[in-house]
Amino acid sequence: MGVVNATPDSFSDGGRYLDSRAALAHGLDLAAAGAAILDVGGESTRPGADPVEGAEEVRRTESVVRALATSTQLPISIDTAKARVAAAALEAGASMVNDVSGGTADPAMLPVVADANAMFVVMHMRGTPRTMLDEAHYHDVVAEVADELRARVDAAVAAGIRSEMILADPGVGFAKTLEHNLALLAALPELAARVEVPLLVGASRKSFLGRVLGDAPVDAREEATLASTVWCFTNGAAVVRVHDVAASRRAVDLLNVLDRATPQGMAA
Ligand code: PMM
Repeated sequence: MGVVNATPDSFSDGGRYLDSRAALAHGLDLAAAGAAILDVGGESTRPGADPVEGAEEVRRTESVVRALATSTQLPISIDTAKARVAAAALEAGASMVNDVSGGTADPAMLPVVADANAMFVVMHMRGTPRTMLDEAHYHDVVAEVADELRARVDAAVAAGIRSEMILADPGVGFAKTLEHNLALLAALPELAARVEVPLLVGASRKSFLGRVLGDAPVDAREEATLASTVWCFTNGAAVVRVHDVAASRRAVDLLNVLDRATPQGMAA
């Protein structure tokens, strides 16, 4: 899953039209680089980020979703916790909703996804991006995250979303310390077994990678991101959400070859 930012570029004064042109061009680049899904987001979920009003989030994302849906064959995902933003994107051609609140932020979200028969990503978080750093307290992070994800999957199914349409995501960096993130990544097979739906993981460029590398800045986290991609796929994740699709694609292509290789070398 490639990340397509539809947030205004603070380094450009091009305005909305150029911002959405840039998002479209970036999405097409990610498609050409081998993405399987494009995830369009119009609100930053970084710790402490200010919320964006729904109408503004629709304005940022809807035209990008429509343009990508008409110019690629790939499924388009909308990264939002707001039902009205999800509804507008589904109308514009998206077929997946990626909700960092796991369907808890907006009571209208689950019915919107169910009605559209869309795929749904339930991510684990506690609190909101503004408050989540204060909520990173667990006795047994793997068991608690698994139970909370399972509860969100059950709520989605109860609202009419078929379980085959659901992916669960432990929410790396969302109400988690470095140790929590590492514990969850170490326990991916156990998480998948407990949650009983395929896992999606978003570790790309996140600050815990920088911490592991001795406070590496974001532009020095690419190799660690690749290592996390390989780790996630060899430990049973179904999807990884990344910024640099080309690099992860090449790593995954090699993994697939190794998976099929025999003691004699290349499989037929
Ligand atoms: N991370 C971010 C945004 N959306 N969605 C899912 N499902 N999983 C994630 O880990 C996730 C997400 C924040 O990361 P970014 O600001 O680098 O996109």
